[in-house]
Amino acid sequence: MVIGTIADTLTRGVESVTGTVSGAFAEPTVRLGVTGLSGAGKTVFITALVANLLDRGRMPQLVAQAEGRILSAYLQPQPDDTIPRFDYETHLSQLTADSPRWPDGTRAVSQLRLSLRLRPAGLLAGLQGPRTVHLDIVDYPGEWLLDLGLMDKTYAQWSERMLARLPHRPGGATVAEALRAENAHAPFDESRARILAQHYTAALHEARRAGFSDCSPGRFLLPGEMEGSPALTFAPLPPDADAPRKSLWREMERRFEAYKRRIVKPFFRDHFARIDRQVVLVDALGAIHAGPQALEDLRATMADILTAFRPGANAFLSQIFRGKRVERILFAATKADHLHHSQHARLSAIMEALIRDARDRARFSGAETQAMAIASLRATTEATLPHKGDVLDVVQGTLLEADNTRGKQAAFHPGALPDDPARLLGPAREGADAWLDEDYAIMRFAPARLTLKPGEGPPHIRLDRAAQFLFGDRL
Ligand SMILES: Nc1nc2c(ncn2[C@@H]2O[C@H](COP(=O)(O)OP(=O)(O)OP(=O)(O)O)[C@@H](O)[C@H]2O)c(=O)[nH]1
Ligand SMILES: [Mg+2]
Repeated sequence: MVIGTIADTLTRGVESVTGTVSGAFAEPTVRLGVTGLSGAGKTVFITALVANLLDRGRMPQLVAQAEGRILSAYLQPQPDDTIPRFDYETHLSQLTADSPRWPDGTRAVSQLRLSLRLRPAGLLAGLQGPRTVHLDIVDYPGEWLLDLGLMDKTYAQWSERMLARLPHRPGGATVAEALRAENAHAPFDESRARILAQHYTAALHEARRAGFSDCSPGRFLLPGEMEGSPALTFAPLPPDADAPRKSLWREMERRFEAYKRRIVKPFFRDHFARIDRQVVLVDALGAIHAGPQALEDLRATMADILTAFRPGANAFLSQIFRGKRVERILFAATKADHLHHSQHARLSAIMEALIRDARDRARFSGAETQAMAIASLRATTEATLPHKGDVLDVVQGTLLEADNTRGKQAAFHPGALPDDPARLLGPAREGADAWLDEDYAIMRFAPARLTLKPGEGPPHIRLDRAAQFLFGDRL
């Protein structure tokens, strides 16, 4: 363990030394991390951002663009040999096809390099030729950040926490009961371990579907090429200090440690610790729709995720960051096109409130943060319709729902969000089962069919502001 740590620190040390040497001559690079829980909108965000940086007609709030300093933008080959390239072309062609569709879920980390040729600003403008800034965009699942919480926990501590949470989730009670009843002193048996892991993973999936966010270990939900390996075949068992060697409990404990060492640690070291700017996408509307318990779970999960951005709070992180830090973090509530714009400010206020706790506890060690409501790809248009003698602000779009409604146009009023976020977060924290004031419905719209003018990217809401906050200062 200690040897592993020293070696890791050494290689990183060498890396960062060579990094600065070549860095003096190399063109500046901004590494932008894009994360969020499954379905938060990462793939759509990256696709729409890149499309709108290549064709910048809809990016007036990006200052370098407004000043006419972006001479060109182009995609480059991926600089990291071991990270898959973000499949921009496929995603864009699906989103902008004749019958447009949303991208499939993503299973792993991917990355894309976009380079911008810029005319320098300010005093040097007349003296220098154009310069290039590379934007390396990295897409990784937010679930993987949750695994950071495992690094400072023992198997016994993690088990206790998960067994306490499981019974409050759909389908979790029986699994928790079965795990508690398991004879953990029995000699280890692979097929038994597999069954327990399968039941536990099924419970995580069910919790995830019901809108619960803390579903660790994160890789159980998105195993990728690790599926079926021992490091992914364990489950929580009640703490048991007397478990003998070679028992089920001891082997589960060993696998939990292997998961930390072989999966969690390399991700943080190789991907996370290199990020300069970060956007955390949050499907806050989805959680509000799922009900108070899902919203409370999202809040708690956000607090957990955010510890990853406070290296000081975690010994393991301080070690891999070694003084480097994420400089800016944007918390973006996605899919704001489900709401009429009159409600967007309320959605950002809710987003702000969701992360306030975590933010107050520590100031993200100096990182600048902002909360915003955005839509990466606008799928709706707004209208005001007469309704029971009054008028109602609605959004209209093409339905994605069941096959029989597919393709139909619908107007939709999702329920008015409260002015004060506490009206939602309060009941959520107190464990309410349902919202009292409103029924926050949500509809799934298909992406709208687009006809773009030359030089124009796909329609969005505040994607240019998001871009300005995230990397505008470096252009
Ligand atoms: N209306 C609307 N829906 C969106 C928008 N962005 C994402 N969505 C919806 O959210 C779903 C998930 O978006 P993705 O970009 O695939 O989410 P992801 O975070 O990449 O999800 P995983 O890859 O599964 O982790 C999409 O299929 C759309 O239904 C948006 O800007 N507007
Ligand atoms: Mg994705």
